[in-house]
Amino acid sequence: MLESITNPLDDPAADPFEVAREAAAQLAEKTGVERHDIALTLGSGWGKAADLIGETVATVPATEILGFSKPALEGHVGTLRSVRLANGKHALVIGARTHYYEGHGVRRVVHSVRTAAAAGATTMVLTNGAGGIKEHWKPGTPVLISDHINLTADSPLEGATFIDLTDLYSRRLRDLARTIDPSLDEGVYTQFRGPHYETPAEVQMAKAVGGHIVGMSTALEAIAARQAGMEILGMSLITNLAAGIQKTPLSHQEVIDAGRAAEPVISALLAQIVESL
Ligand code: 8IG
Repeated sequence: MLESITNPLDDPAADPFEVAREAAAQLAEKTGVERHDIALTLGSGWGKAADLIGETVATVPATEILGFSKPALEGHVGTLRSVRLANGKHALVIGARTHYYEGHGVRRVVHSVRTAAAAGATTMVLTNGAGGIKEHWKPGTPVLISDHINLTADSPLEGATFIDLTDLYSRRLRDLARTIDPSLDEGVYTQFRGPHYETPAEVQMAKAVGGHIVGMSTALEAIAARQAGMEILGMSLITNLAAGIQKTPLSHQEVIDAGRAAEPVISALLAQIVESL
């Protein structure tokens, strides 16, 4: 309760971009890194990439930075890491995602993206664990996000802010990722509110309207990243086939196990992609 009172993003009169600028200034001070070039949000299954992309310069608990929320999972410490890549660029690794289903509002969901942009990042890499609708995607398959369908009925944009979302997930970056792994498939990410998984009927609806991946993050973050002028690379780790596509009920444990099993491979892949950005 106290936390929600003290988060400036919960004040409707606050300017979320001003909060992000202040957060970026705090980040620069705590990491000693004035400017970050790229940012990565690492979702389930992707965390090990942080260790592979370069040398960690500083790790900051997200709660020490203005506007960030306490992690939803008890005992889980959300961190912001500054990593120096071999090519001298600085990456901000966001290990503290606020999900829409936490109910804190969309400003808090996209605060990390806005902070990364305010810190100088011009490339935003958004990763997640998700359900697959294409039957030939076995659990553990990484796929590129080619576009999205936002079923949250919400937006990080406020007021009459009309922003084009054509080629939201950069074709250039998708092509670049495929120079590292030509076998990478791609699909349309469908963001549901969660936190429940879909019913089989909802999965069929997503399929009918052109979705290939189902998840609970990323789309709202991508919109905010586009608003900030960033180039976006989106990748999903398929940890399970979506409800009804797979014949057995979805289990959170299964999802975690699939993510863990795939983690070394996909993290190495992502590190190679980041190196080439
Ligand atoms: I991991 O099947 C993961 N996240 N909405 N549906 C949705 N989110 C997910 C799923 C899934 N698997």
